[in-house]
Amino acid sequence: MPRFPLVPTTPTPERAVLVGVEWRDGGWPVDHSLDELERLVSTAGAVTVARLTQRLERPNPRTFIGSGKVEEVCGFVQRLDADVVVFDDDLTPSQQANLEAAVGEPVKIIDRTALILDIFGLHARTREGRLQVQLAQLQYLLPRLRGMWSHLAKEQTRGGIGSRFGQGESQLEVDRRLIRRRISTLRHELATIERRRGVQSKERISSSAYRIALAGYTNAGKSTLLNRLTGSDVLAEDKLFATLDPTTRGWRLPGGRAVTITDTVGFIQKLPHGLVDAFKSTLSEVREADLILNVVDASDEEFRRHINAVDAVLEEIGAGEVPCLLILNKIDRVDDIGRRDLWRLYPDAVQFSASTGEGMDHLVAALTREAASNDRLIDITVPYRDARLLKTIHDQGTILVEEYKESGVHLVTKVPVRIARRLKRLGLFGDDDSGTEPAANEG
Ligand SMILES: Nc1nc2c(ncn2[C@@H]2O[C@H](COP(=O)(O)OP(=O)(O)OP(=O)(O)O)[C@@H](O)[C@H]2O)c(=O)[nH]1
Ligand SMILES: [Mg+2]
Repeated sequence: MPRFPLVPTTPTPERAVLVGVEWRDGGWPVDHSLDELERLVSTAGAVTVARLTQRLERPNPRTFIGSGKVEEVCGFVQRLDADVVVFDDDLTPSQQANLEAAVGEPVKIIDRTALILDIFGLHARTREGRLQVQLAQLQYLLPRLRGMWSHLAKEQTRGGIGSRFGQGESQLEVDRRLIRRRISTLRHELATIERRRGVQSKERISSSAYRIALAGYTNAGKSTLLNRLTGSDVLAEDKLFATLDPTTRGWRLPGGRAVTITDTVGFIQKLPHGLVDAFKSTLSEVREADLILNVVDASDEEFRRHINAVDAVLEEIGAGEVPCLLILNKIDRVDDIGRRDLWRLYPDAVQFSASTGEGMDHLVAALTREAASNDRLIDITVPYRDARLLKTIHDQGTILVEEYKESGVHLVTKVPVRIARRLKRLGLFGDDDSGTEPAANEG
């Protein structure tokens, strides 16, 4: 025997058994949902060694799946030497504890929510992102402290999915009362960040560019699209939830109008509610946008379900009213027949490939049209001393007439409705233009 036994330098990936349920009332086909779960598992650094499914009408209150299925799971776990069992649906804390007792230590029982929270924890980069994830993780942990999560949280040395929850907490802190206190501190810190952001966004609104937010299913190609459009270098990978923290890049439409594009966290079916809640302030970028690009992977069999899942989250975060443009991305992977079908189904959508740039002209034209759709035609005279205002109008308006008069610059111009409202507040033009745009009374 060698004196110094060889120690592997990379940790062996955890071995996961997946469990999915085919619900009698339809919904996502269990195979597709498990494909996605498998990708989540691999993003979290584990490997899938088996997939089990069961048809059910409703979950078993004690163990979620039926008792026979539980035995089957135990058999698979033993035979395949699995470390973790991942359920595709949410488990109640007591179901989780019962399953854990049935399968036996040290095998972990995880659900989809825990898995997603774990990945978010791995991918959060900014302070705000980390705080948001920590909040969601602790909220998940709180009702589960009695079961395996308590010792998981204490034994963070064990590693793997779930053990990273509440990272940064010392052993002593893992206690209900302290967790509650930590949750309230986190809320407080996040509220402070949000207030600061509120101030910033007000400043932005008064002089800001046309704001576009990218939303869409995870891995649809949002970051790649941002990179393609703006020539930037945001991380884009074939991983779920590669992007967590919003990134904003400036850009200009061909006419010169200033635009900002914000890349945001991707959505997924069964997105944990606590996570949506925790990310509400980050997602305000989406809520406050002038236009949302719903980016979908048109080459994915399930893309229609993805569109619906994204719409549901947009609704939930209060962005349901923001104008939305559907981008059918990865069109390079769709054949001619598929493309024709897509045209018929989604005549207003833009078929695009962020990888090859195909469809770029259409995308730019659509963005230009959308940006101009809320413009108002105004006729004003801006005093020469208001140089900043003049610059704003030049940056964001389409100028039709410009004359230098004694009292100032006389402009007939199309401007975004936001700027028009601001000019109106400044008393620079009256109601004489009321025929041009009904939005004149807002604000
Ligand atoms: N073939 C093809 N692949 C693409 C296209 N756009 C993106 N991809 C690939 O799809 C994968 C995901 O792209 P991302 O841009 O990271 O997707 P995302 O929507 O930002 O994903 P998350 O941040 O994880 O939510 C990457 O491997 C890209 O290279 C496209 O138009 N065609
Ligand atoms: Mg991304």
